[in-house]
Amino acid sequence: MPELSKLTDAIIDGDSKTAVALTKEALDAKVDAQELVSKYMIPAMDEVGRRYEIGDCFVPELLIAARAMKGALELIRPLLAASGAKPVGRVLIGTVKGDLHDIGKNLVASMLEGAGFEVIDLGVDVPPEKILGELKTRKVNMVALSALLTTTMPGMKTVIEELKKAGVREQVKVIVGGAPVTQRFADEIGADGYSDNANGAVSVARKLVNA
Ligand code: B1M
Repeated sequence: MPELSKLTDAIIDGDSKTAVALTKEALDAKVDAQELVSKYMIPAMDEVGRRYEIGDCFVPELLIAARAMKGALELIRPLLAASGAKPVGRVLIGTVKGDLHDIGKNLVASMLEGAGFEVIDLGVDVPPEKILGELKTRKVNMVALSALLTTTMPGMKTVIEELKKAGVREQVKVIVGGAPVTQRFADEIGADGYSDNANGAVSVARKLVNA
């Protein structure tokens, strides 16, 4: 069994090779995938964010830490997405326009898949037009939006307004999340659901489709 704090350190240091090797060892030793993510991987990104905020590291360090995190998550995603559940609905997910952060969004997507949702991942920097375009071509139960920047959060409100303008707001549920997003903000913009974490997003989504 690897010393799991070393996984946190490897991600903070942007040491992708070690992060991937330790994740593999941990999974082989039957450490719970969700526990690995929440106890050892997300705290690493929080620490990198903290260092960035106080000027102890810069964008390149954020990038290499994110690369290490993503490398390790590649091994974990299939486990989170593995589903025995019967299909419960189709979700469009994306990070809002102007925002390139996708690690949390990817986690939410995998966990929704694991809960039986069909997930269409629109990626990052998703403009409202792209969402509306998808809604025209296929039946979707829910739109899930992620934002990590205080400057891009208002993009969630724009999506909801555009759904209203296009006359399709009542056809879909909208759930929102991401570090700066709060329940209060979700209520203010008229979202149907909010969670501050990926597990919670799944519970909210299931409730909204009565699954
Ligand atoms: Co950026 N960044 N970043 N960054 N980055 C933050 C968000 C920041 C808080 C760092 C800091 O200052 N402490 C700060 C935002 C400050 C603010 O808005 N007030 C910041 C900044 C400023 C920036 C840039 C502007 C820096 C610059 O260029 N000067 C720039 C913006 C680029 C852009 O988007 N246009 C930028 C760039 C980047 C990188 C590209 C280098 C990289 C992202 C790489 C990638 O995602 N592929 C990056 C990173 C890695 C971070 C931090 C360090 C880590 C983010 C992360 O992946 N966390 C971040 C600091 C932090 O968050 N502590 C920071 C782990 C992830 C699992 O958590 O995404 O929160 P999170 O997801 C959680 C929950 O939020 C929730 O569930 C997830 C799992 O529990 N959740 C949902 C997420 N989406 C959800 C949706 C839901 C429900 C729940 O329903 C639909």
